Amino acid sequence: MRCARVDLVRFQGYLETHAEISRMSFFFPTAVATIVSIATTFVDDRDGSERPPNIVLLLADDAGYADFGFQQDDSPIAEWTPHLDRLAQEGARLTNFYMAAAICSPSRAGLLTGRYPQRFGHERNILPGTNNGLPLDQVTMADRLQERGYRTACVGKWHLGYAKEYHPNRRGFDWFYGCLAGSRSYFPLEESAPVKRIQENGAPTAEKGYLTDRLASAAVRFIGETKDQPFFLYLSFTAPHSPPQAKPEDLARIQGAELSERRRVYAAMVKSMDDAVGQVLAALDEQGIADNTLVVFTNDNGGQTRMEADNTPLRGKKGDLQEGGIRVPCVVRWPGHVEPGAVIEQPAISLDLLPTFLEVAGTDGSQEGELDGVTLASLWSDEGMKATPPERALYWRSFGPSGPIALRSGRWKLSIPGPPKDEGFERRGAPRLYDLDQDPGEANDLAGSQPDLVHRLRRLLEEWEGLLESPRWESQPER
Ligand SMILES: [Ca+2]
Repeated sequence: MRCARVDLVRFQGYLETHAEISRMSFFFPTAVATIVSIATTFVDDRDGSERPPNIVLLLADDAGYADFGFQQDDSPIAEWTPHLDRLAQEGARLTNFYMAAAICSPSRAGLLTGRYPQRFGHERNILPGTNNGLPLDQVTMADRLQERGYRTACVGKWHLGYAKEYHPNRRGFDWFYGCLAGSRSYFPLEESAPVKRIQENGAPTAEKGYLTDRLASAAVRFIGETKDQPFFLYLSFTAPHSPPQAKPEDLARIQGAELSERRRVYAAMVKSMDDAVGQVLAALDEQGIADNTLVVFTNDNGGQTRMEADNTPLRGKKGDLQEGGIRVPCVVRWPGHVEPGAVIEQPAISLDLLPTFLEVAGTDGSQEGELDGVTLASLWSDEGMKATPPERALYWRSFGPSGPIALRSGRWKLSIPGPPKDEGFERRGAPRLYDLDQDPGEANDLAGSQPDLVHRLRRLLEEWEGLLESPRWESQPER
């Protein structure tokens, strides 16, 4: 059952009202998104209480920034992502959205905990055969939503530890259907390592089918079985991460496109993921719960150029702290709350999703410990628009105290590269300053002309770095 309550709020007016208190230009003056909140309240038929929305978090793996129609409509891949484009048309795009790390495992550690993973030493990938994992004193968004009455599922890639104590079922997920490893074959294997096997709550499943299709089927099954109670579905695709393996029928569809062989395979993998998203959206529609479901789509780190992912117009790739390594596509759909087609240009980060989810779940997340993000519901909620907007910087570090480090504050990005190889890996390079509003491709280093700003931002970075742990484990270079 549902009943409607209509509130109209003009986000543009909010931007104008708050412009004077945004010293760091946290809000871009060009942000002209108009958010209209038309809240629909769903009621639990069992007891008449208000039912919080379901939450579906769709995560791609290593996708290119430009490789979706809603990101770049003249991309040769654009025609293969109609379902994600539909999601973007029905929701809002966040055009300055970041992950907290440029590689898989730390990115997921940040996403699921709402904390910078560098704070708790989760700064490197976890290799099979090791006993490392998401530190057990860290609480996941699944833990927190489970406590609030949500049924929780992780479908797909885990990559947050292989030992039993790190298993998704022990980290807040009622149901796990996927693989523990960071990647695996998309096709059935005669023999596979246990961490690469598709399992259901620890029990291995038969090797069959194309991996992305299997994850879609599992997600649809979970939605069908759980539609009568609030749920959180974390659908963590392995696509389009390596290995480059596409379904023959998808490849055949893309045969005529003017793409290199590798890019064609990559495009077919993206298409397959888009088809999977289409199945999930259709399941929400068929169950009649799409209007009461917040859907977020994003990607765990920048595109992998070895797979011929395209991060245009950003510079860099997976593993880099340049924009191409950390800025990712992001779409948020919540019918009645987010105006279709809205474009949100404020900087935001994956760490914001946990506070956002707690808020839309109708709960107070302010006592949840050291969360690093802020709720994005302030972009579309009536109450949030009356609050003072947050003033903050976003931070990154890779590979410990001698690795590259970066900060974004408003339009500015301060980036300090790791030690140049010819200097013996001892000292970081000189700071670089970019105006991302004018120069998203980080082509023009302004550090020489703005020494005071560089000094101030560098102090912020040093203060943040002072809060961090050293990486708890080593790993080989990211692959
Ligand atoms: Ca990744």
